Amino acid sequence: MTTAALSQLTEAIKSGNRKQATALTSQAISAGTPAREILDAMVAAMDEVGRRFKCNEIFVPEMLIAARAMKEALALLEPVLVKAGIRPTHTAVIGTVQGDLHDIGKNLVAMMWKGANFNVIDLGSNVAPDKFVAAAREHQANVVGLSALLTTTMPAMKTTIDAIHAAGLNQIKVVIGGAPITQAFADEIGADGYAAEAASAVEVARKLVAA
Ligand code: B1M
Repeated sequence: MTTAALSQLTEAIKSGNRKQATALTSQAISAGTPAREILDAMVAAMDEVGRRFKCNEIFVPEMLIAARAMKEALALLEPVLVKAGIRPTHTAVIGTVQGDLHDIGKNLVAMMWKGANFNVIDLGSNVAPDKFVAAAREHQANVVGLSALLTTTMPAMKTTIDAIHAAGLNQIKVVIGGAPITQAFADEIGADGYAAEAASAVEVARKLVAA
């Protein structure tokens, strides 16, 4: 498949055109395009979506639509990636902390991390600290992402970080975020990273796993 066709795939995902994104992915696979090149074209799309979201050039709906196109296209590519021995190099466990049912922002972060080729284990919302610990251990997570939208559930972030450390999983990097969360709070409770929105969550996680 030509570079121009792969650029079209990037564009299709960026604009959230699922039909075109899946058709172009199928064509690329049939044409024998290396899986890595197809994946790179997809990840480039989500990087650009993240950049636009950060600059307020696009908003949550556009981001969700792009992430859905990415998800469908990636599902087609997944068996090819597995066959080629290409796997996500890093695993992230994510959830909304105990007592908190808000999951829209957390879902966006999960989608962006998937778009950045992380293996994402999404535990959902209202997740107890021991559940985070068990999942992080089971999946050998490199990153744990905690989301909270309520001032009353912010303390559950500290409890979760304490549980992760108490379990001896000190190598795992914890990223936190959510509307009431600040860098100062992240520093106070011993989180490794803070992201104000989903696009920055990709940058923060990438930096932490590379460190
Ligand atoms: Co609730 N709620 N809610 N709510 N809710 C808020 C958060 C609130 C600010 C509304 C208000 O009063 N103005 C307020 C909290 C006040 C406070 O704590 N200071 C509030 C309240 C009080 C409540 C209840 C207590 C109401 C009640 O029952 N009396 C109750 C609590 C239930 C519970 O959780 N135990 C409740 C319930 C609900 C619904 C279930 C109805 C629903 C949630 C549905 C769902 O998520 N499935 C809901 C909603 C929708 C909201 C608002 C309106 C929208 C939240 C949202 O989805 N925003 C919200 C008001 C508001 O924010 N305007 C509100 C869109 C989303 C994309 O943004 O989640 O901020 P956000 O995520 C961003 C960033 O924060 C960041 O990236 C995302 C994308 O950029 N981010 C991360 C998020 N997680 C991250 C993790 C990271 C990094 C970045 O790393 C891991």
